[in-house]
Parts: sequence; C-alpha cells; structure tokens
Amino acid sequence: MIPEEVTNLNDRDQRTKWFLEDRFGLFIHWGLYAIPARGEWVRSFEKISNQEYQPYFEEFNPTHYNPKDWAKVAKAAGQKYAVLTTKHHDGFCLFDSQLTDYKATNTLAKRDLVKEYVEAFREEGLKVGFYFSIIDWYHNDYPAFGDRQHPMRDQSDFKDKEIDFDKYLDYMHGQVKELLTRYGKIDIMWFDFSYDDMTGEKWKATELVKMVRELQPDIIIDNRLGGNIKSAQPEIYAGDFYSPEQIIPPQGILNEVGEQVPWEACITLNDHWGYHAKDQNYKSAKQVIRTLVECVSKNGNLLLNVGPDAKGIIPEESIEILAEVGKWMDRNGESIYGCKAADLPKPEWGRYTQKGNTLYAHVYDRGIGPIYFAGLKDRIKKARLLADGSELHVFTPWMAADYSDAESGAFITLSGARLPDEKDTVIELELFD
Ligand code: FHN
Repeated sequence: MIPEEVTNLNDRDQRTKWFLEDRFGLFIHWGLYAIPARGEWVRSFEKISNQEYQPYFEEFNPTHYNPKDWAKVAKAAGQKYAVLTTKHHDGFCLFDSQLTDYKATNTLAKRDLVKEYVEAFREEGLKVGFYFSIIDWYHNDYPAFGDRQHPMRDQSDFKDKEIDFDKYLDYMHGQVKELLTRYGKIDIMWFDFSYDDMTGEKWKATELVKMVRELQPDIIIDNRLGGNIKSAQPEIYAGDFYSPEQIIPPQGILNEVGEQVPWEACITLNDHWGYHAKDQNYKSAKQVIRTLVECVSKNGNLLLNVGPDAKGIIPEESIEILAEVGKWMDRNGESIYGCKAADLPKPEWGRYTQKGNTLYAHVYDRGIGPIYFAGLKDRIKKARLLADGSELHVFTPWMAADYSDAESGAFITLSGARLPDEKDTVIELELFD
C-alpha cells in the first residue's frame, strides 16, 4: 500500500502518457514586464518597488493580443501543448482573480487573458498548461527583507515589517483553485519555484497538490514545489516531471532505483523568458531542431519559450524560427512524437530516436562515403528517407568490406556530397522483430 503522502508511480505513468507522446511544447512568458522590455526579472534586478512598477499596470493595454494567432503559430511549429504564465513573480495576474485587484481585467485591457488563451489553444487542438509563480513580489505578506531575490530585499523599511505568511499561502492556494475551477480541463500545472527554505511544506505543498489532484485528476505537475522526484518514493508534491532549465541533461533522468523519470527541458529562443527589446541573440531553427531531437533521444520533452511584447505580439524573429521548425516537423515529426531513446550508443554522425521497431537516424554529419550503422548488420528490414519516403539501400560496398567490425555494422549510401537537409536528415529504419 503506497502511503498517501507518496507519489504513486503507476498513476504518474498513466498521467504522463500524452506528455511522452507530444514531446514538444510552447512556453509563453508575458506580463507587465513586457513594457520595460528588459526581461521578467526587471523588478528584482533593478529593485523596483510596487509603487515604481505601478505605472506599467496603469499603462498595460495589449491592443494586438490575439491568442488565436499564437495558437496557430504553435500548431504550425508542430507543438502539441502550451504553458502560459498566468502570474509571474511580479504578482500580476493575467486571469480574472477574485482574490486581488492586481489583474489584467483591471487594466486598460479589461480582458481575462488566460480565458482567451485557453479557448484559442484548445480550438487549435493543443493541450493547455498554466505556469504559476509561487513567489509573489507584490503581495504584502510575502517575505521581502533578506529574501534572496525580492525587489525590496535590502530596503530597511521592510526589515521590521510584520507579515502573515499563512495569509499569503491562503491567497496562493486560493488562486490555484481559481485557475483549476474556472477554465475547464487543464493539462499542466507548472509551479515556479522553490529556493532555500522556501520549499516543500513551507508552501503547504502536500495540501496544495492534494487540492490540485482533486480538482484536476489528470493534470501533470512539474517538480518545482520541492521534494525529490528522483526518490524511489517521491513526495506527493515532488511532481510528475523533472524540469531542467536552459540545459539538456547529459543523459536521460533516472530515479535512485534506475527507473525513467519524465522530464522536460525549458529553453528560451533568445536569452530571455520575458520580452527584452534589445535581445536579438536568437537560436537558429537548426539549433532548435537538434535540441528537440537531443531531448527525445534522452527520453525528454522540449518546452520552447517565446516572450510576446507589450502589444501582445510574438516577436517576428521567434515566429520565423518556429515556422522553419514547423516545416521540418511536417516532414519528420514521426521521428519525434511518441519516440524515445534507442538502445544503441550515440552514433558519430548524429543521434537516434526510436518508436517500437522503427529506428530514426538523425544524420547531422554527411561524412564521406556510406553512412555506418554500428551493430545493425542484418537487423534493418527497410530504409527510407523520412522526409520524402524515398527508398534507401542497405548494403556493404566494396570499400567498406575492410572495416574490422563490418560484421556487426550496416551501411547506407546517400547520393551526393551534401545531406538532403543540413539541419537534420532523418533516415527511417524498420527493424526486424
Ligand atoms: O525565475 C523564473 C524565470 O523568470 C523563468 O520563469 C524560468 C522559466 O523556467 N523559471 C524561473 C527561473 O528558474
């Protein structure tokens, strides 16, 4: 019998089935911080008080916000789910919370931006997730003085300020309840983030997660409430997936007894989560594709971020990159969706992903001569170029016969000196049972 305070790993496996199928999602960081346009941590980095930040609340009016456009961009990119910041650390609510006046419906926008996001993304067939900051720099009862990152962390007039943290937790839990009862079925709850002693039961995390699971039994939760998702018996609040950030783990994520742990790397398209007007350091579509392949080749997901501007528009650079990724996904998505690591060492020329008896060779380096598949001699039933379905032949050419271990390898010759797709040429290999 699994104690109530421990995650039931079989239940977790059931909850995350769709997540391991979908593999690719869109992260959206949007809020008042799009106006100063220096990233979502501007309040902390520049020690901006609530009063100094208030003009952005008064001004916020995203006249061009149309989440239907956002949903179409995500769908065309091959993304299957999205996660929107319903409230970031600045405490501003994009949803019509009844627990605060600090919300989008009280700005010139006069709209429940979360409601429109949920409806638009569902209409395009994408699953919807909520990012929710458990940190709140606006709330009167959130610890400020001496905190690691609060904008007022070294303001002396906050030093002896009395706070009622339980009152803050009632507010925080109450907003989670609003989000999970007002917008229909929600697929992901993306809490962010625990630090120092602000972790686990400090947030009353067991109570919070029990409420989440009662309200939305199928929802999946990230691991940022605290606890140890890599334990053999993780706390009930340790989450359903591990959430590396701005990094791809060296290999898949295993728990302490060697069992796979679902994981999702969250990565920015440039160097910022929230809109930053001067940040033009965008990754290429090739980098994004290869990052996605690397995640899947290690049993993981990719949550790729965009930061819309103060008008509600996703930057053109982001849209162009996502569109190019989408063109590749149109032809090669089978090598991503529902795939996982192959039981083969990483080849020199690229990476493998696998789904059942079908192996996908992601060839990045054309090299010279035939492509060599170590360990696959006599195992390949047929080979096709995934993008166009064209037949490829598996045979050992005369010049390859000298390979010392040619007995265990297979060879496929690609015509020409360059790869058909320099970003990632995928060869579909149907293996014998
Ligand atoms: O502080 C946040 C940050 O602004 C951003 O939301 C990332 C995305 O995962 N999470 C926190 C930093 O780890």
